[in-house]
Amino acid sequence: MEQLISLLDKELIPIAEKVFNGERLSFEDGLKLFESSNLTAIGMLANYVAEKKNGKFAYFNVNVHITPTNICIGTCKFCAFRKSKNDPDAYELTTEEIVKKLKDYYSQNPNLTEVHIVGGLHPDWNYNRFIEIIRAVRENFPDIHIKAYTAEEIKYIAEKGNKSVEETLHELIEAGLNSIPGGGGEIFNERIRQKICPEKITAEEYLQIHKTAHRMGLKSNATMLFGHVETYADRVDHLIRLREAQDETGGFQTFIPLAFHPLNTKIPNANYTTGVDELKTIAVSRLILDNFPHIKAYWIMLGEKVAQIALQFGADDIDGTVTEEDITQAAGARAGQSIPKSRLIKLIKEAGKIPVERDTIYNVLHIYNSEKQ
Ligand code: V47
Repeated sequence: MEQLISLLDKELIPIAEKVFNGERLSFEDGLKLFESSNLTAIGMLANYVAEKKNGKFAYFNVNVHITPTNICIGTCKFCAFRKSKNDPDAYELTTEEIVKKLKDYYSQNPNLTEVHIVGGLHPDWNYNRFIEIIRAVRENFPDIHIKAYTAEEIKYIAEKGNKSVEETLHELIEAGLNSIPGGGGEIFNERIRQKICPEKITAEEYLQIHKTAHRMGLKSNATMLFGHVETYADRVDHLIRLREAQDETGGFQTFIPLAFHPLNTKIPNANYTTGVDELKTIAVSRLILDNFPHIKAYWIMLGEKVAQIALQFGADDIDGTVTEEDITQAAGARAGQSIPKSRLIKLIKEAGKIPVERDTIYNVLHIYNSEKQ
């Protein structure tokens, strides 16, 4: 600890002392961390917290993403994936096609434990169509964990059925839903939301839907889209609002900072994020979100290399095998869309951590701690 403190710039020393005493960091502390270029020391502090929470474990899972449609009435300016109904690249899968896709994935990989289902706000799909997808997946795959529908989609489905969020979640759970992904968080600050996604659910709605899900027994994840038009203060505000929501319910499992990809988007002067900014954002997230068990370095958006290094900067999860991913690909992803389990294990081991295969809710399935695995 003393050695680490000696590496820190003077203004970071009181923050480090708080971290070592287990004290909560303030908004100003978060801002100072983002404004500092003392990246290695911030990373070491974040790694200290990550290891206090999860030891040397770094998690991954065997999962697939299915995106039932790219047709969306949304107007989010950062999204390169959405299409209008008449667009030549627009598609919508039938329920049978969704099940068939999953059957094909399963036959290639019987160790699959999770399906992540998110898609567009299709103007013609009714309430039952969204429920039917979950029910069909559950009927065909009784044991798979279904992580589906972002808070934005849940609000849309509820409105389509003239139902409350509680009623909608209740029916989704009955159909087979197990947890909720973190998409739709973007940046909570209303001024930024007006610029990048003016028609999207508000931050309050996003948080309310997650808290409702938590109270109904579902776990969920949270995200933050960074590197577009937001400021450091907006990022810290986002993190602190998540921390407050987590104080109320404790239902968030992992926080996933999503690195903005600019291609084909409508964000003016958009650019790719940099390695330093990505690692700092992971580290500051770990330090501010003292009540989140996990921080995920999503390799699809960070790329394998930065995601691996992030495991020494506060992240303890690298996400999964994924297999098919469309949102980042449309916006100029430089990572692929699929990665073998053996590669995830190698990335984690070389980062000095112990690879742990988990299910979606962090039950340990296998610990890869021998030399040959
Ligand atoms: O909400 C859209 C983001 C999110 C772009 O919960 C973009 O385990 C970068 O939330 N550049 C969806 N990001 C993905 C998501 C997610 C992914 C993996 C795991 C989990 C989980 C959640 O993708 C959207 C939006 O914030 N996004 N466009 C873009 N151009």
